[in-house]
Amino acid sequence: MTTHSTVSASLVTAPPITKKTTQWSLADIEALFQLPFIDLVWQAQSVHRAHFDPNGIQLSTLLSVKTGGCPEDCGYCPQSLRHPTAVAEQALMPVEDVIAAAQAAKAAGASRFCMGAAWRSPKDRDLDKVLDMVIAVRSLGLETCATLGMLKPHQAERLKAAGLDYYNHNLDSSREFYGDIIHTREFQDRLDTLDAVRDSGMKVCCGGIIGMGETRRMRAGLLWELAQLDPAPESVPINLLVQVEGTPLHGTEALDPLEFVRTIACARILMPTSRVRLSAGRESFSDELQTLCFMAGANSIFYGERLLTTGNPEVDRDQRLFQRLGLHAE
Ligand code: SAM
Ligand code: DTB
Ligand code: SF4
Repeated sequence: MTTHSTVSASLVTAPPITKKTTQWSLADIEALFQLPFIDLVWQAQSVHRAHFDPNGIQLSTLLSVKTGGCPEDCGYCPQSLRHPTAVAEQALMPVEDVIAAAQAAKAAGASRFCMGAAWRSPKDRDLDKVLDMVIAVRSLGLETCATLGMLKPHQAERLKAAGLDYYNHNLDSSREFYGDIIHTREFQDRLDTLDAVRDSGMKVCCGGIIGMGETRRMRAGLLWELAQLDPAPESVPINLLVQVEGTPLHGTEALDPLEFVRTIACARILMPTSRVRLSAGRESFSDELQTLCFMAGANSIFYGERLLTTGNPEVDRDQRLFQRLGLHAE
């Protein structure tokens, strides 16, 4: 097994360090974070090229199908009813509106459509309506993803049977930081839902948020937890906190953008075959910062002018950037 000291050795000519995803220790990951930036990005790019077309980017479009009024108290989230934000509550959308949004996403070039609902966990009667959405979106030839909160095993099985390809459920932070950010559920609740999703046969989309005031060790801890999921999540969204007025985390000190790139690079090295998604926060990134993220192994984005309640880069801006970089949608 590779040791801490070999990870931090000079890497100019050495092959990239690889090991089974679950075998990385927290110390290994901290050592990766501490590498000189160029060495770290080189390693990540080398791992990336061994597993993916380095010029391909997967495009997922998000739609909030039920907005606001959530009973959970996640400190980052504008949709919690406990935080005085400007988000207007919206009940579960009619399936026709979801189909129209999915058609538009497909026409713009997205390959996956992700439906998000601000629930702690779905009620079975709500799930019936979501199943109709999944069936309709899938019939358009799009991959389907949903993020609806905590699931019981029978709910995961029903989503799988309806044709849901991916379920998004983020760990969001390291285990030790979790209780500082969310008080209405436990870290273990997230792991239980992830088990139910995996057992149902759906693919797992699971990542987290950085820039919430955590330490670098905690960022390493989040990645360690993600890498412990076995098999690793097929899709790993790395979000930069979008600071929304009224949320407890509004006003948090901004993260050094290069630390965001380092986190992408570490995720790529730890989870070589997963799609690493440059997720929330992209609207505030320069084209050059996004380019560094792609060089560090990000190969997926949220695509379309909105995330759930906040903004995302315009489609035209993304298309121009793809042209300038010679990237193609996958
Ligand atoms: N309610 C469900 C849940 O929490 O799993 C699904 C929707 S929730 C909005 C999905 C994810 O959005 C969260 O897990 C979190 O990672 C992300 N998110 C929410 N607010 C965010 C923010 N202000 N900045 C970055 N990511 C955010
Ligand atoms: C994920 O990791 N990020 C997305 C998606 N999965 C559901 C959500 C980002 C939300 C950003 C804040 C908002 O728009 O409300
Ligand atoms: Fe609710 Fe999800 Fe927002 Fe937490 S992140 S408050 S569970 S919508």
